[in-house]
Amino acid sequence: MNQKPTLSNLAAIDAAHHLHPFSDMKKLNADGTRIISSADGCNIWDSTGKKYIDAFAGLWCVNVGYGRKSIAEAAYAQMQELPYYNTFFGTTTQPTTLLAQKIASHSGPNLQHVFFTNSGSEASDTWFRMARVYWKALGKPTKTTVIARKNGYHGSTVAGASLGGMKSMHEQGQLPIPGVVHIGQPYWYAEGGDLSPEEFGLKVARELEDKILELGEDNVAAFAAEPIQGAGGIIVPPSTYWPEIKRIAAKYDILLVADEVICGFGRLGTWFGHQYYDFQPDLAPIAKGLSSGYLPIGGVLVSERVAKVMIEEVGDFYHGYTYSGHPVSAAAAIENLRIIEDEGLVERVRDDIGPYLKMALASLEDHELVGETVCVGLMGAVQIAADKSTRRRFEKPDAIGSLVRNQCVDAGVVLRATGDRMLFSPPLIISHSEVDQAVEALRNGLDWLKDNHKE
Ligand code: PXG
Repeated sequence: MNQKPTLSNLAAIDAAHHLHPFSDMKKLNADGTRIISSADGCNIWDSTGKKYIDAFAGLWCVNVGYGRKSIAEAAYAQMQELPYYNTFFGTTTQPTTLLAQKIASHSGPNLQHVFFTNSGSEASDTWFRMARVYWKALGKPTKTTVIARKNGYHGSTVAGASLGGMKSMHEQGQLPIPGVVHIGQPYWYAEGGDLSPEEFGLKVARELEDKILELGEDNVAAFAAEPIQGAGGIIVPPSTYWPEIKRIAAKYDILLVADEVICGFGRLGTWFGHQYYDFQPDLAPIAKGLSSGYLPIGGVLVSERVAKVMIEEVGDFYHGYTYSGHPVSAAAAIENLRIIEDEGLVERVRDDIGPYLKMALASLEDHELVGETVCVGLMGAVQIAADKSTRRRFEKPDAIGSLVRNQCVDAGVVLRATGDRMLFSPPLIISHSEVDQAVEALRNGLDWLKDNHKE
């Protein structure tokens, strides 16, 4: 046990003992997992010494980049002072409370309360229960159904996976649970047919109104969506979409939930995604960029309307996690947010590197296999097309995306493929030249696909 494991034996240990999330484990065990051993800025290194640009910020989360000593120091200092205490039964810790205040300073006057969790999935479970508790406290116990979207992603817990609209996830574990229904997504490229993007945006937004009328307003608790769908493929909604959702949510008495787990903390060039789209959510789950992934922490931003009922009518919400608002995670998150503030990273995404990535991705539009490129802030996607003139896609989109992704990874650039969309979500500190290198790797990957893949 004292001996440092060799590379091959670490892979063998992994195959023998470690079950991985969202991975074909049989294949992984046969191929051997890639071991990531260090990181700095926008770069990661694997255990063979190979260097990569991480154009995906880990899993959409390392917003301030790797290697921030001040975050490590903040966590170390907190661990020495007070490694753990809880927020149940009448106590809190200093970093937990100060973090709530700091988040509230960016989330606008209507979102002044935070309920802490350890992840985005736990945040989904938290708001799901809170929404139902809220309506019950107001004497409307039948308002329980939540409307979410096909292809949305809200986590892997039972509520999270139910709220998400991923068919493959629903098939495992008999989901969704009762009381969760799904409407269409604003994915114009694949599903818009002959409609213009603006017409299609209105059409899918109006599915919300149809669903509320079908279920009856008295039975609907909330509508939940990511401002921009992330794991579903960076689905940037047409310009008509959010204004129409906003209109419908205001017309009917339902809660509007913005899942900010990816869009929050600067990714869209605003502190939160709902600010980019100019709407006011009643509840907003957060995680990822809150600590840039340095330690696990998440939460739910709670509007004044809901907080008032939770405090004054409900009083005791029988919900919480041992590590809700963990002081060490909170200390790391405070330092992370200080970096985002002091280095002006939100403004950098809005005014500099976001527009730069958008331009770099748009330069791929001359490629025979590129159907469209989209980019808001540092969330950018490239849609692969078999025939761009008709928007025809390759028959096996998942396989296509993986082929191109593997080319990019071999070339030293990590990005994510969702089906046949290639996704960029880099740290907010990525440089112009790193963007150029990442986009160049994708162009080469697309060239490779053109030469090597025939349907
Ligand atoms: N909401 C959204 C919008 C997310 O993207 C979650 C909730 C759940 O968060 P936790 O912290 O429980 O993972 C997420 C997470 C991918 C990928 O492959 C995306 C996520 C997680 C893992 C992989 O794109 N998003």
